[in-house]
Amino acid sequence: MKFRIFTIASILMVILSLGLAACGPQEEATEAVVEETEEEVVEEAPTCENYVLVPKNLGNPYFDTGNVGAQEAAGELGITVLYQGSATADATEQITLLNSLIAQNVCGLAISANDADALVPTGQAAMDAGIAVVTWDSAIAPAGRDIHINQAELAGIAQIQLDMASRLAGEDGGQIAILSATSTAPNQNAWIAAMEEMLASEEAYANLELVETVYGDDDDTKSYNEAQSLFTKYPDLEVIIAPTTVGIAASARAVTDADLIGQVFVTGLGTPNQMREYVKNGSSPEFALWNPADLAYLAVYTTHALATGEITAEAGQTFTAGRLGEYTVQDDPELGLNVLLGLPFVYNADNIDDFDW
Ligand code: RAM
Repeated sequence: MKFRIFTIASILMVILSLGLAACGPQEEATEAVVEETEEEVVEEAPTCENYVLVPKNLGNPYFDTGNVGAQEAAGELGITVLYQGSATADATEQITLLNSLIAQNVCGLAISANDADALVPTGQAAMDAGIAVVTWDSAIAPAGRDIHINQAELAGIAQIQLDMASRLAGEDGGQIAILSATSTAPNQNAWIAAMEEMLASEEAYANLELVETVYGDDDDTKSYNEAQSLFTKYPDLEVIIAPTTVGIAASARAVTDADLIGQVFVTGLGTPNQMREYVKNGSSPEFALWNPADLAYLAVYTTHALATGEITAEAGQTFTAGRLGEYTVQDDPELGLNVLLGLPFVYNADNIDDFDW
């Protein structure tokens, strides 16, 4: 799907005079003047109009909000972006879906990956078929995609969650637990590893003890049950950090239902509409998140820029993503080629009513 410039030489034969008879002084040889006109025809960028936004799974308001931003970008770019995902946040199901999208020869895929490594061969197959492969939210390892759209810096996401947990645990600190998405989720696993490293090395978190990390699979019921098991197993638990919008809402509901408000606090990454009641009832006084609509909006602009040849998958390439402005593709030793959206935002009782998504 690259720009092709054709130079077509059009030869115009113009016979200016055709003197077939030999005739006196004006007798001039039969003359055929060949005029050659070179005309450069620039073919329009290929009409790459069919793209697909692939979430980890369907039925998650975080990804549904992402799709709102993707459709906004699609409207601005005059392209079609379908929203297709598997029922559960499962890598095998996601690979089956992606294989069928590759067979349909779409122009570009913007994927939130359920597994960094398992999806590499599928991403490679898509790229081999000339499809632009961008990941957003949760990355395929660099070999299996062109560019990852990164929501915020890894260290920033880890630190913001530990800072909130630290504030909620109070001066004396105490036991904390992590309730994550699936055990293979590339984004959550990277954030958890960064939190573990900071807990072990930073003085500011020395009084926080991470007792366990459990997985709710981005499934509401499983997350709720896992939260309940944590209170039972650790009666002194102070804070649950859920770096997943599904897990944080389910954990806050579990704390509320178990009458543990004020005893166990929930924080992590959530969406304002899902968390409003828990901010207000005190089970989750603060949480953080970037705007998933902006993230997917940026993912669509990037995928389109790649598919149409406006940019190539190289560090230093720049492009404009509509209302979000100009972005540069950067390289990172671990994350590979990526585009960074910005900083996460902390939501609390003072600002939660300013947001409706
Ligand atoms: C869930 C998903 C998503 C993650 C957010 C914070 O919606 O796991 O991948 O980025 O939480």
